Amino acid sequence: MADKEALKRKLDDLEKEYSGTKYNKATNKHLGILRAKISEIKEQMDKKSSKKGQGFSVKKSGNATVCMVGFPNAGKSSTLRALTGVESKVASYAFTTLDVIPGNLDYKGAKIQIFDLPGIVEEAHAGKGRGREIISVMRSADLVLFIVDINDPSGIIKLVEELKLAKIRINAKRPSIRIEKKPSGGVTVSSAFGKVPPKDSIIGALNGHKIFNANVYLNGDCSEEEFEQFLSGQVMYINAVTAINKIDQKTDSEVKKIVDDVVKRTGIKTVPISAEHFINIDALKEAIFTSLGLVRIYLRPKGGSADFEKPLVVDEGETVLDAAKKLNSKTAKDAICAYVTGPSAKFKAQRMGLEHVLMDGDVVTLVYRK
Ligand SMILES: Nc1nc2c(ncn2[C@@H]2O[C@H](COP(=O)(O)OP(=O)(O)OP(=O)(O)O)[C@@H](O)[C@H]2O)c(=O)[nH]1
Ligand SMILES: [Mg+2]
Repeated sequence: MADKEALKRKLDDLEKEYSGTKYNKATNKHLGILRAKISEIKEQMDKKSSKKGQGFSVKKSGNATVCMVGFPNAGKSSTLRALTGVESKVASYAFTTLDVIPGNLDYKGAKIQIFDLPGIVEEAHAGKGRGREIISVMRSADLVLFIVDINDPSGIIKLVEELKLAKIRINAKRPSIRIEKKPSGGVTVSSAFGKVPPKDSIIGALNGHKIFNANVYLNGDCSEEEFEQFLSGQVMYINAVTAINKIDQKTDSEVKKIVDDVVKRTGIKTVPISAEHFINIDALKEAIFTSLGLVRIYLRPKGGSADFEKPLVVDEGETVLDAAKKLNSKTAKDAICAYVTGPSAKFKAQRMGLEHVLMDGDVVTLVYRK
């Protein structure tokens, strides 16, 4: 691989060419190729500048994993303590936490694992601080919980931008793209609806990735940037909740103004809290729970009654078969159907097939082959 200086020069040249090329019908394809080259070089540079760290060893447990992300000193460790009771060292200087500290939140019958991480710094995507490791933990999480200091509310904008550079898209809809490679015949593009890049630009991007023959299917909006990210791979989509911390340091009206502004700028569900003074912690728990989209079902043994204390937690969109697998992976193959009472059923004890999608609050009796 070329050395770092050479890569940087190449990137500068490409970016100059890209910004100097007028966007029109004749240049669409060329711009697509340039975008592909630029992302390839950026990837190589990121790999070079990241030290080979050991990585955090994190063990996932429970029904879902939440990862706290924020700049140093924002109050991540204090929030972990408020949510879970776990003591992660709290101090008034940056980088107090240097490892991943897990805590468990039991809420409405769901076991939610929360990770406290070291503060993220700008340029984390390029491996600054322990950026690369933090980002790799995030990639395995079901939800990101941003912790923002109310004294620096624009921090959230920087965080979202930083993650975008690390190919993590927050609260964004995954574009629907399917590419069918073929041996010959050039490129065809079909798009059912939505705003999509011009065909030439798609061809250019594909050519930049050495794809010359393919059928491309797009459904709904997709920008040129998203198409390029899809081709260069590893883009991850994850939902987030923001906690604005230290509200005890501001007046109510100041807090309201800041929260409104953050919601307007990010579109992320935002909860004002004080981790130190336990203000609004229940509201934060509720926001985390609803954003995870967990579905609680209550199992009723045949002829018995349901245990409403201990739900079986499945993910949104999961079926009777998924529930049977979660309950017992060995016996799931013998499951035939289920009798369901609750939000996903039209009437009591409705017989449902294995592919039936369950909803929060369903009471389910699984039926097995004898
Ligand atoms: N006034 C006020 N101070 C807080 C609050 N939450 C945290 N702090 C203070 O902010 C400082 C940083 O808190 P931590 O919880 O250690 O922050 P952190 O984000 O874990 O910091 P690093 O691990 O260094 O990245 C400490 O001095 C806390 O006492 C709060 O709700 N109100
Ligand atoms: Mg900390």
